[in-house]
Amino acid sequence: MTAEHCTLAEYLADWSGSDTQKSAVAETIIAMAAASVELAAIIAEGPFARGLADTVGDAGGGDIKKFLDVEAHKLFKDALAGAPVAALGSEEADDAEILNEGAPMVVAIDPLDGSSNIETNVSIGTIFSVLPVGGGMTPSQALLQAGKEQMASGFVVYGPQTTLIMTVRDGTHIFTMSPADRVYRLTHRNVTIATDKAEYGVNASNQRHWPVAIKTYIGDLNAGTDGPREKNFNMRWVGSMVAEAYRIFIRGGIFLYPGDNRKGYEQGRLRLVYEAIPVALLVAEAGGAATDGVRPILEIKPDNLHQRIPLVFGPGQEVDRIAQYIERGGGDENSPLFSERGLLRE
Ligand code: AHM
Ligand code: MG
Repeated sequence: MTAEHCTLAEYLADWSGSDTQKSAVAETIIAMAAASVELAAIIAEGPFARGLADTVGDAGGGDIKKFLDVEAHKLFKDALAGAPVAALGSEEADDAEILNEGAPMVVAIDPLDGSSNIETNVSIGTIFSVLPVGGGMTPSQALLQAGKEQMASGFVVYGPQTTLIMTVRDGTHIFTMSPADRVYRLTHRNVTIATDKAEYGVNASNQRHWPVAIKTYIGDLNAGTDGPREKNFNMRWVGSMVAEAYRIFIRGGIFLYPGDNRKGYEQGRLRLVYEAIPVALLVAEAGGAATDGVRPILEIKPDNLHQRIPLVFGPGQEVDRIAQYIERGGGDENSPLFSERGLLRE
């Protein structure tokens, strides 16, 4: 093992030095990393553990709550109760939960991302965002700050390997859990999002519900060498955002979960506070961009903990291109679909 493979604890100790606030962030991340190691072990038990994918309730907004969602929430809540965290905002709890009154930060979390994949042996994850509690804010208000205020964010992927991708605003780094001792070690320092990968991730089954701009953009990608992009694009959709995001950090590509005209999906499916905001910081630190189609995610101030947001992320140039489609209200001017629609609108 080379010096490059320092442990997560070593990395964070080196980064925080004797700075009190940074040390508190480090302690919080280490607490969550420990919980994720426990969760990884439960997930790996799969069918030997009690019904991980059993439905145990309704998470609201049409989402189903599974046994593993609830277990994951408990694990992270217990871990964070022992960290300098004032409150936890979780996908699995209606309201912010107070942990340590007076502590300097709050954490927003999706304890188990990709719940629909639990029983399929496909990658699932945990997403987190760490925010400061500033002057005069209540912990609940602190959870609703714009993403640009984050001190740290990250996500864990429970897949063929268990990986933690994280930023403390000093670049985006990947730590992989070594199976022998269940310790996270640095495996990719300063990840940057490749700009030349012709690959996209979107739930294509929603196509008929999308706005014209998104239909046209994806139509132009699918037109391949015959279309305005003059190259063939590949499509990948795992159904766990953590897995799509990890793929994009490793080899590039673009992710979209747009709003669509299904009831309840006007603002897409993903949640602003504990899905889009943490991923947006990781993406920004890796040189990419994340928007709701037009507005940078990190600039959006949430109205409530469980608010949904359309989400696009990947290399800045491709994210900008999608904004241009949306701003034109249709497509790229070179797009055959755009001209067709232009004619239809006359
Ligand atoms: P979850 O947090 O309840 O698992 O829901 C979020 C997931 C994302 O991981 C993924 O991108 C999306 O929902 C998949 O949606 P769809 O069912 O439309 O494929
Ligand atoms: Mg999720």
